[in-house]
Amino acid sequence: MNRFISKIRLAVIVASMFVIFSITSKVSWSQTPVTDATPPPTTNAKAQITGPGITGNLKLRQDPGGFVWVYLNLQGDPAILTPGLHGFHIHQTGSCQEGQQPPFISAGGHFDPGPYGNTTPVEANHPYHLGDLPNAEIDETGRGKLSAITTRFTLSESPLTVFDSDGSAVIVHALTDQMIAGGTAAQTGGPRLACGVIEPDSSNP
Ligand SMILES: [Cu+2]
Repeated sequence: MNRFISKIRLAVIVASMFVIFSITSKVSWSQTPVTDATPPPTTNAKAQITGPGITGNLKLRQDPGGFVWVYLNLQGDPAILTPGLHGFHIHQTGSCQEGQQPPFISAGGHFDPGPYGNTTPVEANHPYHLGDLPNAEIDETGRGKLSAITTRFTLSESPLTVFDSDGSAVIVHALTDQMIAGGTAAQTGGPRLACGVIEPDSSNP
């Protein structure tokens, strides 16, 4: 009798192990391999920046984690692009019309999509706009760089993409962005010195 019960116990244990094996093997097979993930259509972007006495270029790269890497190079006449910190932001419209008063007003306010976004006046939501970035630091020769990493906007399709229906631009300002909440236009960078329309970088997809 005891031997019969032992055989039943063994059968139950073996059956249980088979069920557990079946479940775990199904789970492992049902996972999607990472290599099947579709990459975002646009992961690299650029902008040629120009203004009176100033040139520069911007490179943007979105990594698979959604972080956007920002690389800015600027050079200009140090009498115009003065040594020190200059406000630098993404603005809401991909337009850099020359000869406007005030200059480059076609780029609109700071990029700030979303239900609580506010681009005009520029001071509202600042420095919490999605297009707000650190200042660019310019040296005595009128050259400068900025490197930053942000998740405030995307290059890929999303509610926060810079490639929305009217595109986006970057603006180099005459003054330092003091990052003051509710600050005046002068405290957020003041006059616009140079502008660049952001476009997909197809040479570096
Ligand atoms: Cu700006």
